[in-house]
Amino acid sequence: MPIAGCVYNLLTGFFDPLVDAVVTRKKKPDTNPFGLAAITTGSLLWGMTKATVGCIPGINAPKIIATTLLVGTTYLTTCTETLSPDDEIPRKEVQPVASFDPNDKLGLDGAGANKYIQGTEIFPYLIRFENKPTATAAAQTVLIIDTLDKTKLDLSSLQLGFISFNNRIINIPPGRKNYTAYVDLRPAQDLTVKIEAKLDERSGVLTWLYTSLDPTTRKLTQNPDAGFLPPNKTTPEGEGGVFFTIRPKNNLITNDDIKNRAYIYFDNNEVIPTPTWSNAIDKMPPVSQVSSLPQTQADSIFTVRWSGNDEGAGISNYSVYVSVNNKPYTRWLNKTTDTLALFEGKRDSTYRFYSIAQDSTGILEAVPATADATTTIAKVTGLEEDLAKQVKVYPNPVVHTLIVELPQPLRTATLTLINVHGGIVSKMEGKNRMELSLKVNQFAKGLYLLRITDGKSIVVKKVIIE
Ligand SMILES: [Ca+2]
Ligand SMILES: [Ca+2]
Repeated sequence: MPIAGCVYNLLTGFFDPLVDAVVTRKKKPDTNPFGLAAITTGSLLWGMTKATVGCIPGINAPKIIATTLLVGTTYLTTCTETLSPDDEIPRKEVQPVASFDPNDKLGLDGAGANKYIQGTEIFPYLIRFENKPTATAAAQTVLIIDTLDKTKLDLSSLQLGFISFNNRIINIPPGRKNYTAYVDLRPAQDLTVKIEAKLDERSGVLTWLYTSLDPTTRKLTQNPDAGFLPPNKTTPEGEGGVFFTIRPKNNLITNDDIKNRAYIYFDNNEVIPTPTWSNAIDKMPPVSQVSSLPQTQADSIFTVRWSGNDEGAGISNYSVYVSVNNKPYTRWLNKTTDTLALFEGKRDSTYRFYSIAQDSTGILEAVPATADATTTIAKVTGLEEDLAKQVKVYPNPVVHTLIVELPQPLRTATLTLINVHGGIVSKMEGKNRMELSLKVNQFAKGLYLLRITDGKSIVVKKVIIE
């Protein structure tokens, strides 16, 4: 599983060097090329989770590195390559967050406000807590309770990730659902911190309990001033976090929600609920089609339209494929958000089109068995072909005024300027005129079609207004 491997590599391989790099960087803030003077373990946790999330298809990991992680490009580049050698995997850009609320919960980012995902991803969850700077005492115990939705999450896939507090990180070997660690704080403090993480597989309740023990008695310290987590006066001394990954069940359907929230207890204080992190599932491919075209086209340039819809995250883009005279299809447009374009073909040729839509989670529509639309560009007479060569249109691209020079047979002709939507934006008649000028600066910039006809022959030119 490349995704699992990727997350695992980040957690085990990436974290320690990153800590070192950040510590080094803190000593030399002037060398920071991104203008972030203080990078703390707290923001590091955030950055790392984002990076982990960035390993999931749909998220732009390099963007995150550049803006929040600052270091470790090699790891994430490897990670990205492992995951997306195929350009069919979309990249969603995630905006890094500069600050965070203490006591919160972060999960997998997804498409749109509902954070749509395909439901095959590994879900990373990070819960962070803080003993507020205004607190009067160090916390002796912190209990985190996270009830996993057994109907939607596959408890057998749960893996505890790192546990942190102050500037200490406890890495947990992969595959663990239960873990107990002891961290000796001596000589700085006469305490041993016991951290017990466990999953109750029957109820789906996941808990982490941090306890400040007297190193001699191995019981809760009797010193009322002692505690493993001081008020967070100097970040990150009063911060902590716990991380885990889990997979959703595979029987989820489109628009199912997976919600998760944790509850944090500091000693005997009132419970602090975190915000709820929610993802929605999208398993439905989008549906799209190229709109039907007339059997024959008079012009060699014509507008092709397409449209579609998607249950779930919605359509992200379309690719449009074309076949000329029954030859194999080739891609005409790649991942466009447009729903129409001018197509330029050759006379006396038949064109077949179909579209492939992709939704915002990355699901692609299947290739249709038959073309969505077929059209043939009409043959022209030898006379028209000669005329087309004689018509001169300049300057092209044009900014202000287009000059059209007409050959003798077309000197009494109608000029029609047509936009990409197929709409007529300008029409003029010239009687016995060798040259016509057309002011175009009032029209929107873009690609246009200029049709010149005397009623018998048609000449078509492509014009770009800049
Ligand atoms: Ca969908
Ligand atoms: Ca289709």
